[in-house]
Amino acid sequence: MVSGETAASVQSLFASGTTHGKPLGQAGFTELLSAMGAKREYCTQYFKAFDQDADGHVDYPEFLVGAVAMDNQTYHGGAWGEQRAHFIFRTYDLNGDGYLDYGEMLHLVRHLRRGRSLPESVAEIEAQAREFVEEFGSDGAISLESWLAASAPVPSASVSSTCANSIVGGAEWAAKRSVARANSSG
Ligand SMILES: [Ca+2]
Ligand SMILES: [Ca+2]
Repeated sequence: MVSGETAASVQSLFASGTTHGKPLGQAGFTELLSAMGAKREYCTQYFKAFDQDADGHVDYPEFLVGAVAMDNQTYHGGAWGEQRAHFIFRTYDLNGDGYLDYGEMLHLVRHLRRGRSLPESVAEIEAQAREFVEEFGSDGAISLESWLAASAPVPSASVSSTCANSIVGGAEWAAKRSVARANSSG
């Protein structure tokens, strides 16, 4: 799935932020990610998204998955594409209830539009968020299952790719790091 070279470069990143390979706590994680160009104000959410088992630490396997998921060069289909869709879901599920509701979609849409340099007027953001929730959700919220289905099949235009680009300042991240590359055979 991930080449040896990629794994090695992610591993050295991880090692640069931790001591003796110990899992990262929130503070160390925030330092590492902001040094990599992520916005500090988003690091709490990134931490939640990386910390898959929610034990309060990001260990190396979690870091590897998160790093690949944040990389906008990650292949959009297949297992890594799905990891990324999971990652975005966890990032924007602010209250952690397992659904993306309208209020959470507002954040996602704002970041999506920012990432694409589209106007960020409140009216447009609200309209688009409402559209997403109506199209992919039921009872006003999008489940993980629907989200994965919505994110999966359409490569360049997919919701997940645009969101991933915007949440990390995408291109920047990829250009600077080339952290990870999914095997294009999925
Ligand atoms: Ca963990
Ligand atoms: Ca939620």
